[in-house]
Amino acid sequence: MHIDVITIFPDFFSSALDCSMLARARQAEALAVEVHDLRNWAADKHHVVDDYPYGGGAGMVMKPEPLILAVEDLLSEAGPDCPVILLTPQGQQFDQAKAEQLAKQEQLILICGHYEGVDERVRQSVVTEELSIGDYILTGGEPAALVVIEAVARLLPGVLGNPASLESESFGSGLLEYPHYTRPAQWRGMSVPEVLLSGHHQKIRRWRHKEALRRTRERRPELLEQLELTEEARELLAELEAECDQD
Ligand code: 4G0
Repeated sequence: MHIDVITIFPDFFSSALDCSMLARARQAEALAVEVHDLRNWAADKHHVVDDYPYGGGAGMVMKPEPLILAVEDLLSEAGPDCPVILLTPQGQQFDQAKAEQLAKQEQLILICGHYEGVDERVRQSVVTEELSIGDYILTGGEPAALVVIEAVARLLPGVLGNPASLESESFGSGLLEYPHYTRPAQWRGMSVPEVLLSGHHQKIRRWRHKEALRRTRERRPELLEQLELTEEARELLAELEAECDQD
């Protein structure tokens, strides 16, 4: 996959792209990220990319010309239906399903906004979708773009060693993760649940499934509503209900 990022802070991406999974994905040529400085497309000698809002008010707005010219240049080298994504608090909420959808694309163009927002004509003319990573405001879209790049890159073929871990993890199954333990078996009076030391694979699998259901029910009950429950899941939920009735 090829990802183009348009930003006024290209340095923001350097260490993240050179670390860990993203560095490996790029090394393996599963992923190429090109970070473009928006000021390269600014027409004036001071490379201005923002201006005062028509109608007045506080703050600045990103000018349309540099952003639109930048996207048009990048699109001339991309397929005609390359998604052009603006990261904005007003976008559709980014989630695992969206990451899976984007991971199927050959190329993405990500636009990082700044100031109080982006001239509306950028949306009208070049943006194909607007995404938000959550209900909070950042000074720029750069951290949001990194979140999207991370979530998408780890889904690309050949990036994670063991693709089986993708299905078992949270949201793959639609449930939150069960609790994990490693050595030592005892630490400051806290012990690892007996069943995990038993070597009883069927019991372990059922315990993990139950604990995943417990956590989901406690922390994210709305996720359970969206699931088609298996026979076993319904049994385990009934056990959890019974436990709660005792308390
Ligand atoms: C465009 C994304 C970009 C418009 C970007 C702000 C949060 C997110 C930006 C604005 C961002 C997110 C209208 C404030 C840059 N903040 N939650 N800031 N406005 O994904």
